[in-house]
Amino acid sequence: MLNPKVSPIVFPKLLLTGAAGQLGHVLRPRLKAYCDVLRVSDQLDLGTAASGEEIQTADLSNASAMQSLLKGVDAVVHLGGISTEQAWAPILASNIIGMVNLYEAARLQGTKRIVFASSNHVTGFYRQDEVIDTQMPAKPDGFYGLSKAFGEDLAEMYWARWGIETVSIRIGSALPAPKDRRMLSTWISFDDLERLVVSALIAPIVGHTIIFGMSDNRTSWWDNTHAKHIGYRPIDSSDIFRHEVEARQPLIDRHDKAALYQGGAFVKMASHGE
Ligand code: NAI
Ligand code: 15L
Repeated sequence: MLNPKVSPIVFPKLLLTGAAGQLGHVLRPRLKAYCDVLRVSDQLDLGTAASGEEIQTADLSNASAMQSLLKGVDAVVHLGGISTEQAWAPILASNIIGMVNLYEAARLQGTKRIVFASSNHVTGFYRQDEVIDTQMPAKPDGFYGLSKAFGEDLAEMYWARWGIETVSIRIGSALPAPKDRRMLSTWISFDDLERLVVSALIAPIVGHTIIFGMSDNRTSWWDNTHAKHIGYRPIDSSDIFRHEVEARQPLIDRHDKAALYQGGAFVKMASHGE
């Protein structure tokens, strides 16, 4: 629980997709504090249900399974999907068709808010010497970033047409600790990620808001001015890891695209159609 002054239970039924993934493992036990029932879903095995949990396996690309998954759900934390640069076919199935299925199910089942795990790779082709805000045009660094840009546009359309609210969180690097110099700027701690997701769930009015998911890092390329109404206040900072990371990676090659662009190594990963 983040703020004991706020009643932790805010949703009768919350859905967490992608619950078998890395961040799903992090958020699954934490989100239980903010709902009466946490419905957890993935295409993979989710083990046994903890107290107050419901398990419902579903493939995002299966429209009828998604209609059933969204039944009775008040809000969704949508982590499910392909999370790295891969061939187009799986990205199309999980991140494009899957997103349409999720939002169509939300529309027909009456779900009012979605927190969408977008990615910094929507803007991966901005340079590391540029500070960007959330109203600047997308510059995806591959099929994966492109699919997340589609997800954000889809969320915008469902807000405009159907009044479904979304906070699209362009997550930076959510790991126990930054692995390299780039992540000193992109890192978000698990505690800050929880703070951000909960802020996105409970902010009174969000429409469709885009926010970068980062901790209070000393170096940053991202300006969240246009998302102040979400009320996200990061507490952690990558600075406690700075010395160790810089010692481990003393030099960067300024001609390496991975050092030049915000998307890091993603900007040069193979992005073949199949
Ligand atoms: P992950 O790859 O560990 O987990 C994603 C989960 O989605 C997996 O359990 C997978 O089985 C599930 N999934 C994929 N396709 C599916 C389908 N068709 N039907 C049902 N389930 C499906 O990813 P991770 O690291 O946990 O990330 C969670 C979300 O956050 C992803 O959407 C990712 O793009 C986004 N994100 C994560 C970042 C990070 O630092 N971990 C950074 C930026 C964005
Ligand atoms: C992402 O979108 C990926 O899901 C994650 O695996 C990290 O690589 C992260 O971006 C990043 O940019 O560090």
